[in-house]
Amino acid sequence: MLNWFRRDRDAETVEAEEATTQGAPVDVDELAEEALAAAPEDELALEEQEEEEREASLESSLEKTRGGFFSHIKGLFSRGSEITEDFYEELEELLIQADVGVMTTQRLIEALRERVEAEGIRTIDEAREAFQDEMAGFLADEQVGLKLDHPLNLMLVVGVNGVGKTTTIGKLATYLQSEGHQVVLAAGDTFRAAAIEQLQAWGARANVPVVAHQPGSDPSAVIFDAIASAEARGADVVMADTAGRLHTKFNLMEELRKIARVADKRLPGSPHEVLLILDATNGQNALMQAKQFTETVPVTGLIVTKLDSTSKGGIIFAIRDELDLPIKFVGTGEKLGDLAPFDPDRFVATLFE
Ligand SMILES: Nc1nc2c(ncn2[C@@H]2O[C@H](COP(=O)(O)OP(=O)(O)OP(=O)(O)O)[C@@H](O)[C@H]2O)c(=O)[nH]1
Ligand SMILES: [Mg+2]
Repeated sequence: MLNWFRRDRDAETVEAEEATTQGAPVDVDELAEEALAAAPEDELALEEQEEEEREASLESSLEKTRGGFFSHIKGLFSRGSEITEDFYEELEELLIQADVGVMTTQRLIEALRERVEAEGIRTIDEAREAFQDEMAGFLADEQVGLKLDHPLNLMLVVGVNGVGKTTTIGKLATYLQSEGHQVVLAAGDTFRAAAIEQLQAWGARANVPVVAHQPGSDPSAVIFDAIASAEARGADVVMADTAGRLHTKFNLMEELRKIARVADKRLPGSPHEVLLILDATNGQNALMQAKQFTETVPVTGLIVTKLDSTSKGGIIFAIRDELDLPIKFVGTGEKLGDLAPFDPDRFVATLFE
């Protein structure tokens, strides 16, 4: 019997324990074998494909954004004429159209004005470097990357319906494995039909075990079992999928709070990372979602998905500016390799290329 059954025996913990696959301890090997039984036949070909996908550049995924409003911004900055009020107005309009957001646009323009003044910049094209600099500065953050410094790290992946949580988990599992981590996935979306199978399919692609229970079961219990499975196999990362939920639905948000609370009891200090997934195509609405989620669970970072599907990648600036949270990765497509650690300088440089 695992000794943690005797700790913290409050109602929530007991409830989660009882809903685990025990009575008897988790048969982690069986769970893992089940998950891996679905592994694809041609693993070598898949690995090669993954490698190619990972190499697929951020450049190509940003084509829509670059071709959209940012191409006009770039065009504006190629002019050799003097900086006038008209220039600032035109820039403001273009930034807002690119979804940068009114407040963020104003702050960016203010920063540019100061630079122009301080450095005695006279023409628009001369201001381009300063502007790129300011934009990258807006996106920069000290807490880059994921904090995975515990022997076992629990990551919760949260967000509204359809933003790309499950897909991102598959991509991130692949990425982390390539960085030398050992990952176990927890099928914590027990709510939506086929969500468990979807995560299992991603687990097979990423070649990582998936711990799953029956549809409709308690997500906290799945996470309990996944932690036990990770401990038994010496894995250092558990990544838990969660059901998509509208940020306006109180009960569903409460459930998320409970998941985090129960996790902390099972693995004190966890969840170590709570990653909020935001869909770039949701525009300014993504900001509203983020505010609700951060009030419910201790979100530690953001992953912005579907950057490849929007011409308004400017939302990244508003997200970074209005939420005091680091953007850790960006999703750039639907395939396994379509995830990139977020690099502000590179992102901005790509927009202006
Ligand atoms: N183009 C593009 N599509 C993406 C990206 N990430 C996810 N998707 C697609 O978005 C859709 C939803 O992805 P899921 O991973 O199922 O989203 P989810 O948040 O888990 O959805 P629920 O579990 O229903 O809440 C799928 O069709 C994915 O292929 C991305 O970066 N780019
Ligand atoms: Mg999902």
